[in-house]
Amino acid sequence: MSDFKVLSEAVIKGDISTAVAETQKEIDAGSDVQSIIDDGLISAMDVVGERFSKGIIFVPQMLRSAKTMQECVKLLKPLLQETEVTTKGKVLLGTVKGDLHDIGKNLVSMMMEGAGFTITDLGVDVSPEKFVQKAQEIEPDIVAMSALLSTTMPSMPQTIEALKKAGIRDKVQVMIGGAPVTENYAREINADAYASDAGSAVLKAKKLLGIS
Ligand code: B1M
Repeated sequence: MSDFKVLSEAVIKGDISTAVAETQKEIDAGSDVQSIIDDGLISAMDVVGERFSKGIIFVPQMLRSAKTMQECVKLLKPLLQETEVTTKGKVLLGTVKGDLHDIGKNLVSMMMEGAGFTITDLGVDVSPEKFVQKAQEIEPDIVAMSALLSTTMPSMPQTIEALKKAGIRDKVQVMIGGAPVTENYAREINADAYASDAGSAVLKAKKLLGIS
């Protein structure tokens, strides 16, 4: 069994060509896709985050690692998606205002799409007004928000408040997630669900919509 050491090291270093080649090697060897993501890629980003916190690396290196991970995820995307004919529900997704982190959100998007949900992805730095405007337009079943910075988390209750003001809070389920977000925080701000990772986001979304 692979320990994804070479892949992780390449992501940490931001060595795109090695990381992409290693990802392809793992795919060809039949490694479990979720393990490639969790043990090869996400664990590497945790090391990157830790080194950034300690001042060992800086934003450009963090960006290079992010780009490396994104290139690897591109190869994995088709493997995450089963073909489903009918939609399980509409999800409006975005990273909240002031926040530019999108790798986790994109994984959530891919896994949900793979599980049969129809995703409208608003991208990053999405203001409460933008969430509301799009929600009024497409009438989603779920409004899903991602935040990676503790400073941008308050945009989540602000978005819920904006949905309330627009009179559509009770027509949608609100799901939140992202590294600094917790179950307790979800309860505190009256979100309907919290998911810790992309896999559980799918399970929680199904539960919210009463799909087994
Ligand atoms: Co930034 N960054 N970053 N960063 N960055 C973190 C988040 C940080 C923890 C690093 C650290 O200090 N240890 C720290 C935040 C501290 C905090 O507030 N708690 C931080 C900081 C401080 C910053 C800047 C302020 C740095 C600066 O400029 N001084 C700056 C802010 C920019 C901004 O957003 N306005 C910044 C910038 C960046 C880059 C642009 C360089 C780059 C992002 C590139 C991109 O996303 N396109 C970047 C990166 C790469 C990171 C780390 C290293 C990796 C994030 C990542 O992609 N992880 C990160 C450290 C870390 O997380 N270990 C860090 C992999 C990804 C798959 O995991 O996003 O957690 P994650 O997603 C998970 C779950 O959280 C969950 O599912 C995913 C996995 O299955 N999930 C959901 C996510 N969203 C969900 C939504 C759901 C459900 C589940 O439902 C809706």
